[in-house]
Amino acid sequence: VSSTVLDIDLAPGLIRPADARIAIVANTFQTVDETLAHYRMSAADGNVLNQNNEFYLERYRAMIPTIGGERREIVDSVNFLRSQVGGRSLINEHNSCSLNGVYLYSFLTQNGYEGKVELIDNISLEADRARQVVLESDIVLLSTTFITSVDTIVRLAKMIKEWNPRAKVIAGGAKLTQYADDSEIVEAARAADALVLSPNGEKTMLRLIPRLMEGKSLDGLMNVAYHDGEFHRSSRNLPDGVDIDTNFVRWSSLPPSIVRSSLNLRTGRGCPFKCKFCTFPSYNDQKIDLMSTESVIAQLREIQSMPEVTSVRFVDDTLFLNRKHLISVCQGMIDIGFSLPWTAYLRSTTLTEECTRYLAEAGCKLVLVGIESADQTVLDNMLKGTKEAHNWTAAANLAKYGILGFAFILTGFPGETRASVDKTIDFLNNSGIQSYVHSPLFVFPNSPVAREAREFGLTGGFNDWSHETMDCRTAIEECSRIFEEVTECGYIDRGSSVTKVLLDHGYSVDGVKNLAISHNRLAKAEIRNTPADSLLAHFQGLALGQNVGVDAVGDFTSPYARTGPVHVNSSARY
Ligand code: B12
Ligand code: SF4
Repeated sequence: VSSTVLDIDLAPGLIRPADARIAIVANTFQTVDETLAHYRMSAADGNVLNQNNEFYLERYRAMIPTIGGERREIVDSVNFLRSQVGGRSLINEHNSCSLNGVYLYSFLTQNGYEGKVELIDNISLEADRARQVVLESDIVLLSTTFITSVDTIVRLAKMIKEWNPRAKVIAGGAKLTQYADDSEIVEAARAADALVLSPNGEKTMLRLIPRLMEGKSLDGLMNVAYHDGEFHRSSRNLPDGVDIDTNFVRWSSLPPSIVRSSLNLRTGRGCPFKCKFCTFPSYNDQKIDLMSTESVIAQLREIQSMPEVTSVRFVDDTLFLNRKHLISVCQGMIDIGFSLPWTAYLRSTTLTEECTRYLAEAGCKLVLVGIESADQTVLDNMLKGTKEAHNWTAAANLAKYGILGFAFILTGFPGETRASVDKTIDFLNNSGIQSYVHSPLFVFPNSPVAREAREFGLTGGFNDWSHETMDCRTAIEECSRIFEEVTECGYIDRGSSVTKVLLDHGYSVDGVKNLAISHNRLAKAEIRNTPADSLLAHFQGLALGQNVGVDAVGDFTSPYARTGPVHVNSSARY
């Protein structure tokens, strides 16, 4: 172990690069079956899990209206109506590459692999190119940032090896630190050549590549698991990351294929909060690693000089942890005259009048807030660390300063009742918040609420839980009721990415809200079986009136199909 410690402690620049061509796979579509496989492991009764899942999908399907014979999410609806009239400017949902892949690409390029790395942003969307790239690669890095199921890792690793039996597959990223059962790691290790088991993993990755290339043993490397007929795991979660301030993405050195019109940026790692429903705290040591304001501003300055970039999305779970940090970064943006619109995830406690004014002045156009509930008992039970008043003040401030507010709502946490949901409905209708998405509570294995089930009086698991004040089916029904009764705020399915895409394609803050409300009215008319012709005409006006998309696409997708049995992006449902 001691020699391994020395290995890990080496600066990345001192780890000798191999002569290897590397492909990075950043994302994929995950099927419903794959997604549920993970939760099935802890389900008391697989049939109940299936039945509740059907019930859930059926309720959520009803929130998407049928247009032109198919249920269409908002982007799909707009694109369909535009294409009906021969409109050429369609909305492109894929106008940015995920940061996990871009980061790894830039990191490897800076550490001896320049000219030898290719990025596959989404292996399902670009299968033909992916196959060619994999065929020409020695090493394939499979990022599990957005993969929540080991079945998906196994499927991809097998597919990569079918494409190129010579390729060595290294998997790393979030799923390999967020698993519920050791058997998952054993399965993943069987399919890949090596797994990196840590939240960062950069140094381990640099050590692994030459060893795999030279066919050497992986013994003595930290944070690694592999299966050579027998399962081996050295350790996990030992520090093997690199300095955040010297290893940020070098944006202007990226090839044009990676620089799309919107860029994802991060300014820190980790989250200091402990919301009881969230898996993130269980797997992170809650240490915060913040980038200096200078490094953030240096990146923004570089991005600002790139004409092809038209917006920036901060991916940090909580962009600014406190007032001082927010003001220092926003002031830095104001000082360099940063002129691109940007979006961020923030907590309502940070959205005071002063801070919201700074955000607006620095060019922020959308804030996504974990409101979760408008009821204090529920917020306290979740350990959300916010007060009812914070949420109302945040919504009012965002509206006042012309920033689109998007609320994440969670129904069914212990303490939730019909009366507390009524308060959430009142909040969505009357606080000034413009858009939202709701989800019933899913009890994720290893989330604090799952670990503390007894204290919460919680029985059952993922989607078949029940506690003193609600059960999962009722929580799903309450989501339907929220959809039905909220009229002043737009429900946007998959809103945490779709709101950004709509803004990027020319919709104003009010435009997004109105489009969403109009889309919701169509679905409500369908649920009630009432005439929808004038509603459709209204929605069509909003869809066609905004023909200013920056990325015309030749084709449009039907992302809604992901709620079907084997279709795209289903993981985004759970
Ligand atoms: C931004 C974000 C989103 C955005 C993504 C926008 C985009 N396309 O870029 C949106 C809102 C769309 C989203 C959606 C979802 N997300 Co999300 N998201 C995040 C978030 C906040 C940041 C991810 C990111 O870009 N990080 C920046 C990169 C640079 O860091 P990183 O990915 O952590 O990678 C580091 C290491 O892991 C390592 N690494 C990564 N891959 C590899 C591979 C190898 C081989 C090695 C060696 C190292 C390595 O390199 C980095 C070094 O610091 C994370 C939480 C977090 N703070 O990490 C959740 C997170 C990734 N999301 C999560 C989930 C569950 C989802 C959804 C399934 C949620 C849902 N129900 O809708 C969907 C899936 C969407 C999909 N399939 O595309 C989970 C994933 C857990 C898991 N994998 O088991 C996370 C971790 C949050 C959590 N609860 O813990 N998400
Ligand atoms: S919900 Fe957000 S703020 Fe709460 S612990 Fe999870 S990532 Fe952190």
